[in-house]
Amino acid sequence: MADKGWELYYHPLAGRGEFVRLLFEESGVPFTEINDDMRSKIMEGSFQLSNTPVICKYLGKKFGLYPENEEDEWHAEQVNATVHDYIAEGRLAFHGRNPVESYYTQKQETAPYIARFVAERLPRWLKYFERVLRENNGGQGFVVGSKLTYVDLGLFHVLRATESQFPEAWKENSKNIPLLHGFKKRIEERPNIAGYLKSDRWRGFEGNRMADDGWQLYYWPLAGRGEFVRLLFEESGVPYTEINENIREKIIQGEMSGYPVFAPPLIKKGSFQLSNTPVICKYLGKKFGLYPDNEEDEWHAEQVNAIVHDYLGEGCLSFHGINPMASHKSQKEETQPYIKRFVTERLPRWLKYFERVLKENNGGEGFVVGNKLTYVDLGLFHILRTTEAQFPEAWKENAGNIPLLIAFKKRIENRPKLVAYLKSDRWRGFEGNSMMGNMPSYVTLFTPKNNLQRSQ
Ligand SMILES: N[C@@H](CCC(=O)N[C@@H](CS)C(=O)NCC(=O)O)C(=O)O
Repeated sequence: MADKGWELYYHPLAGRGEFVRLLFEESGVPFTEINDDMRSKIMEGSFQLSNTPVICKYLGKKFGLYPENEEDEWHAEQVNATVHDYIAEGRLAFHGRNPVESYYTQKQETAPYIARFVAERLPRWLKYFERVLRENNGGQGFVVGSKLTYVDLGLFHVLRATESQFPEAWKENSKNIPLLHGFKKRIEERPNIAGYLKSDRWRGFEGNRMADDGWQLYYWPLAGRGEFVRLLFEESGVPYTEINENIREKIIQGEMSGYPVFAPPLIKKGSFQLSNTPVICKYLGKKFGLYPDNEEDEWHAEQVNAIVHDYLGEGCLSFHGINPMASHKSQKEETQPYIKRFVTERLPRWLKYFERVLKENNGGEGFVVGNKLTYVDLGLFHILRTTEAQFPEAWKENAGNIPLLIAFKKRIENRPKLVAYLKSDRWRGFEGNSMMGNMPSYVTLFTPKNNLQRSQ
């Protein structure tokens, strides 16, 4: 049996995984990253280990990045634990209301926690690490002893995360931490570390929580097309943050830099950004392992994905038949015949088509293509839900023609991660119009001055 070597299971972002990556990189030990399994751990053969400070100590010992005497061993362990306490406290400041909820949905409430962390706690931690460093060889070398150990790499990472997350505070505190500055520079210049940080294996710090440059979803604060994207993140367990503010300025008015975006949704990770929903879905499907296993299935999935999005586009437009950029409310009366025609003539045709698609694979008992869930299943799932929510009568009337779709919807709905998502407050509900869901009244998508109102 081929030895798979070391594997690191972590989210596809810097975060706590970075402590572990630095150990592999500095030691030149090859490792494989598995980013679609979200249980953070390392594995070698059947051995697995989790909890970052413990992993660091373990790998330090394995890779010779370990103190040489017992007292140093314990001091390294003390500092290692304190380094991880610091990152955990900093991260929690961003999630003061709920540690497992996105920072962006608690941004306002947590602003005072973050401010307190930066003003009161961060300087205290930094001064403490400065004292630790001074204690050994006047701060000219390493945390303990006279060679690099795992704890140096941990300290190095939190210094970098601090500078990147709080550049102002970093500057303000600089005069108190000259030794830490020198230390950070020394580690940064080590050939393996310098090589790593220049490579595309280094994922960047952009983000929040002192932890990540994870995925960001830019979209209006409603279900809409963003929902296709959310389902992919949620089913894969990949963390993402939503940016719902200033979408008009950033995207519609084109203030956002990077690869040009015509309309939201947009996903962004580091400097890479991608828009147009069916394309995003295919991309994330591929990234997260929700992708067909053979070429024919690949193309069929792409076909159905495109048709799913055509359907939503056509349904949505029937609510905006007079002016696609004006609110449905402003053209409610005139569009009634368009909506009616869509419901009586088009919707049954689309649904029957999707029923045929499903039947084509395994008699409709499984997925759209192949034997496993792919991105196109989630897309189909979403438009079935939005059809039922927007047109409950038509859904009932058509039910007799789409038994496979109804069973399919139920199967997907029962997937544990989706059950949890649809119960959480991340799920924004469907109430509203245009097959898009509700627009909170405080948001105006298009400025009155452009005469392009789209809020409901
Ligand atoms: N084909 C595009 C359509 C995007 C789109 O129409 N986005 C809507 C929100 S769901 C929007 O805000 N459009 C603004 C515009 O078209 O100017 C996609 O699937 O991403």
